[in-house]
Amino acid sequence: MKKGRLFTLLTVVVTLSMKQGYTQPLKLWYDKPATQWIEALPVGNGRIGAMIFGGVEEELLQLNESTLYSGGPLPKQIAPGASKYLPEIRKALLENEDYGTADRLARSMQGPYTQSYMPLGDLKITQKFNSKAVTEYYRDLDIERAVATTRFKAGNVTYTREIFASAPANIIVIKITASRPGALAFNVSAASPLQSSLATFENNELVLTGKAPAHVDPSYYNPKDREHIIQLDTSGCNGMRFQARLKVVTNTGTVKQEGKELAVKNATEVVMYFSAATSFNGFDKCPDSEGKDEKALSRSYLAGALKTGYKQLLQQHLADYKKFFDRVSLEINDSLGRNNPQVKLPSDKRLLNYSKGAVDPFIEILYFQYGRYLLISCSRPGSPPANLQGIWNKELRAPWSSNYTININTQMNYWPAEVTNLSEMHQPLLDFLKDLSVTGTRTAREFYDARGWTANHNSDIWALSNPVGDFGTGDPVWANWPLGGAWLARHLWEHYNYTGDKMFLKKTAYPLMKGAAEFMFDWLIPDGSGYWVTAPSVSPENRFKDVNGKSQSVSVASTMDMAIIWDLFTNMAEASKILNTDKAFRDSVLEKRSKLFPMQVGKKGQLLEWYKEFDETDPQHRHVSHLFGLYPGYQITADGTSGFFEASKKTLQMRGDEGTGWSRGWKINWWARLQDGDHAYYLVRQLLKYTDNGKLDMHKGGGTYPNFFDAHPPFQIDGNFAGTAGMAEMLLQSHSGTLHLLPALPQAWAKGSVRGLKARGGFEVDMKWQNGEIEQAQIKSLNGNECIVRSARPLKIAATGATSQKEGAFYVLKFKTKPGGIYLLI
Ligand code: FUC
Repeated sequence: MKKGRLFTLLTVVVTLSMKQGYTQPLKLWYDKPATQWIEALPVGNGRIGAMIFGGVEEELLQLNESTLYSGGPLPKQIAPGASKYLPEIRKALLENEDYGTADRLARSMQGPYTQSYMPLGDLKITQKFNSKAVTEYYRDLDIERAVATTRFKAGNVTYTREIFASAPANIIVIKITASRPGALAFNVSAASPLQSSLATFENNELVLTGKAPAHVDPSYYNPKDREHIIQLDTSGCNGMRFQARLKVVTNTGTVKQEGKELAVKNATEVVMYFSAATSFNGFDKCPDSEGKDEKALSRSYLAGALKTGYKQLLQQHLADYKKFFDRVSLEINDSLGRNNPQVKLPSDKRLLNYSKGAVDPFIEILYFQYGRYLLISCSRPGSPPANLQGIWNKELRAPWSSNYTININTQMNYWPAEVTNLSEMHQPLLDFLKDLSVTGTRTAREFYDARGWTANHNSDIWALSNPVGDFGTGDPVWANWPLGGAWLARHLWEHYNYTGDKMFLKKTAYPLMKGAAEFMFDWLIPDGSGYWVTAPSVSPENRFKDVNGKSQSVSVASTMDMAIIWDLFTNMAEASKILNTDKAFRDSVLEKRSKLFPMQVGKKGQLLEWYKEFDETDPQHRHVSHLFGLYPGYQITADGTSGFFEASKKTLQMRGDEGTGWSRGWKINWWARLQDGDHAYYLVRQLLKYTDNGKLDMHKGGGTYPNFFDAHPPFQIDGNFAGTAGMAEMLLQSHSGTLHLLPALPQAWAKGSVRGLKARGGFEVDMKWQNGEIEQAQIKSLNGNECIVRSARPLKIAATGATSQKEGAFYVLKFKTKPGGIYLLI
């Protein structure tokens, strides 16, 4: 047999043996309806979303549309003259170490707060039964199909409701059936908490129209004598309009208008189609006077879905969803599998037992895949990026406005995107950066007298980029932090790294990265001893004690500032090399990078957070901003080239394992980079701690709700995404030029397999392991780049016999690849 043939054959066999199939179906299921929002189940298609409660006599779908925000475009000028405070602040800091004055003056460099993400409304389905006896109640969310089902028996009739959100048709479909012909009767109504919403009828369609407020203050901002929700702003731009429509279709029973509701009688099967649209027309257009025709849009989505029909819509939805979801599978220690006693328990009870210590790797797999489900459901090309709650929010004044918090949270939402093979879902964020760079150019000029573009710690659908604080009331520890744009720019670079899309690098990524770098060129100042520093500078969102023991936040060259700039400059130089462009600029970037104020190690061996060894005001603070260089950055690596690896570990030990949901999620990723699988795993279990506490906790509250949403608390979706990314990071790392297989495998995951993870350089990786050791790996090369594999055990290429060589503590295997080539390592 020819060598090529044998290779192909081998490949097929291996591909098959890697596909083991899930030991248990990936479903969240419950034996009772949701009584609170954090028990309801989310569906979404990036544009519209619903939280499904599964009530028997009253089914509630709480609805969202992802563009529905309060407010309108930002004025071209926000705080003219804001930059004039800079020289004074710098003088206070660099000449007098007067942090108090710097803090006071920084407040003069603030603009408005962001606007808020709004709820759209509720759909209520009321069903009355003669007999109150409901049996065999069951509801689930099948994340392999993105379909939610509620089923129960009343009398001797089984009622089933199936709900999915189709991305191709931009529609939510609700199918209700009764097992006995003609036994289905219910009423459906719609309402919205927003202004002037009214339910009317058009061609027997239920129509809900309304308007978002012209302004909403953040929930934490409550000065007296001020309206916190301003409905109309007749002097400026009025709020965004929306329309939602519902069509009820049945071929057996009747559908009639009954007051404000639609009444269905004598039916056996009913399909309801729900569409929604807003007048949002881009970040720079008034959604009222320059808005889109939301009525025509919602009408056209509905008409399209009706034409397609249920059967085809479902098929289309499954094909579309599974195209993304099925790319990755994960199995861990499946020896218990279906025999695990936990299998019989509803997901909330199972999670509770898991938090009490039950061995249940399925819960970890479910959580990992749920993060992927959520990303596919809340971040689709053409829709806005996922916000603090993805797209699911019921509050008029949501926690932190459900906005984009870009000093960690928005970026964290996208950590799993590339590595778990959902590159397309990264697109909304990458597109958003174009908008952000437009307002960010104005912010750079007006607030910082600088070129390029920048963004501070908060943004929204209007691409707000200024320091927030309502012109002077924000705390600089979060408000005055112009590093958000530079951090986000690394997402452009990572997208290129994983996809190898040079066109994207050239046309989209490079110009934006360069703009972010240009800002930093002007933002950095010499410190007088040969280094470039940032001043004013904060370390989000922690404070230090000054020599007098006073709590301060504004100083010079925080470690995070310098690490973000190092990251941007490094990526920027690399990009310009790949594109073979801008040599002079590249040289100056590298020159500047070599003189950035360096990281430092403190007396206890920890990485310093600020430019001096200050004590933290809160030593266990949830933000550990100074570890940016360890993750998501790659300045600090295990190979020790840049040092600070041990110092990072020390810092993390000193900070402790407590935290909010996202803080624990970040810690999983850090411990994975520190190659300590057991510690990372400990934090996985911490993140998955069952809670139903919705009360704000800034310190130790983190956990997982009954519906597997992340608890900050309250709900904040970033922890879900960091959890998924972190588990991937435990299995595969590719940030330092190699594909490191199983770099942080915990003892608890001694046996398992994963299929479809992606690595930088354009590789798709399948792995199988036993007794904590890699058994085999299959690597698909997407772009034909050279592949360097690092592993704890020596590997060889099955087809050629080439073997890995010992390098330090690991074995390294280097080989050339062809585009589309598949390589089996054993
Ligand atoms: C920052 C964090 C909070 C929260 C909020 C959205 O202020 O410190 O914990 O995540 O953003």
